[in-house]
Amino acid sequence: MKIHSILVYLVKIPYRPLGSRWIGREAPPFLESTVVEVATDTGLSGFGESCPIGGFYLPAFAGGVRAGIGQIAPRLIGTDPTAIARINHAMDQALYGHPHAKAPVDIACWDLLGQSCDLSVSETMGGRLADSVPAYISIPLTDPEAMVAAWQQKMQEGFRHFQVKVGGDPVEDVARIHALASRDRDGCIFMADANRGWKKADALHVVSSLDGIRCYIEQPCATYAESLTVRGKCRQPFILDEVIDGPQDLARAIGDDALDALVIKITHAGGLSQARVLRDLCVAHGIRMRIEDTAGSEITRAAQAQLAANTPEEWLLGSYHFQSGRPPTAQDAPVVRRGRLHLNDRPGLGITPDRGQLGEPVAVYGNGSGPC
Ligand code: 0XW
Ligand code: MG
Repeated sequence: MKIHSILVYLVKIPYRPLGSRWIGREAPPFLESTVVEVATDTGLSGFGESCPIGGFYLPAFAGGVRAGIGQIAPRLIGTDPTAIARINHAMDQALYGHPHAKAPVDIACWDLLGQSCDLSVSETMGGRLADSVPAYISIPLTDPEAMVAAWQQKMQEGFRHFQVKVGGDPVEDVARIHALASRDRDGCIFMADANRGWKKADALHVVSSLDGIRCYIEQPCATYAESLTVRGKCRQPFILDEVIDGPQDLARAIGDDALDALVIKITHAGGLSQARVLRDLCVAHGIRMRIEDTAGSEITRAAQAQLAANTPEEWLLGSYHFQSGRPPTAQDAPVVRRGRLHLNDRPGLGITPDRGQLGEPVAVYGNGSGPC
């Protein structure tokens, strides 16, 4: 199988902020998601997606995804997409860094590998461990009573994994965490995510006010160094998210005993291949994880569910499921029922992209035509 052309689509996704100070601070009302189709000479196509939240959240922005693909794609035409290590090597030689640009190509190649051998992506990764994975709800930052009401409603729908958005005023955040995490939990796991919103002194105030509370503390401060200091004073289990850019950062954090759990965002990692490296490092070092992404549509949801389904559930703290608020970009993506994401057993990512929703490509590489 050879790559015949690489097509790039632009999809607009309504953005609904969750409230923490640093998420999507400068995000527009619509996120620009880049969908990549890797088309082959066999007639099979693989799909991947990369959707940063504005340019402020992580070292990535939507225009950079498309520009990066412009650097990478011409080098891949004529190569075998199922040789995913070679594809990643070629991408790294064409462009240093820029994992968000490489990720949709890598994901599309996993989709093609699965389709070519009639196995789901999780099967091609070594086996599917479950046909559904835990999903979590992110409770937007608002007043504690409204957050409790949101939790109760989602409990009734079957969810047991909850992210509680904090990262606002530290005194109010303590009240938010107490309001939720000190209740009769009925098996619930809470993760209080500041999204880097606390200054170090604020975070230290919060974690010193949580005696007896069972709740993960997620990404308190802007930098790794501040977060490490807070971790040293924190009796709750600790999650790192935005400050871990790749395996080197994770290795350092493991060496510093800086975390109990990691948020693996697939496009932030550089695709399924790199996300799997992070997953394996976590398992090897006793670190739980969430496997998800920054944002995206049904194509992203399928990719994250495939890697999660290849991971023993004892390590999982849930996956985020985007409800994009627009018609689906693909049919047959994993569906959420009773707090879990359910996968089908179709090959590759298991989805059928909706070309009507993707529209005309904004760039085409290969097939003799070059970028349009
Ligand atoms: C809830 N999320 C997965 C959505 C945004 O990417 C932020 C995020 C998180 O955990 O920070
Ligand atoms: Mg987070």
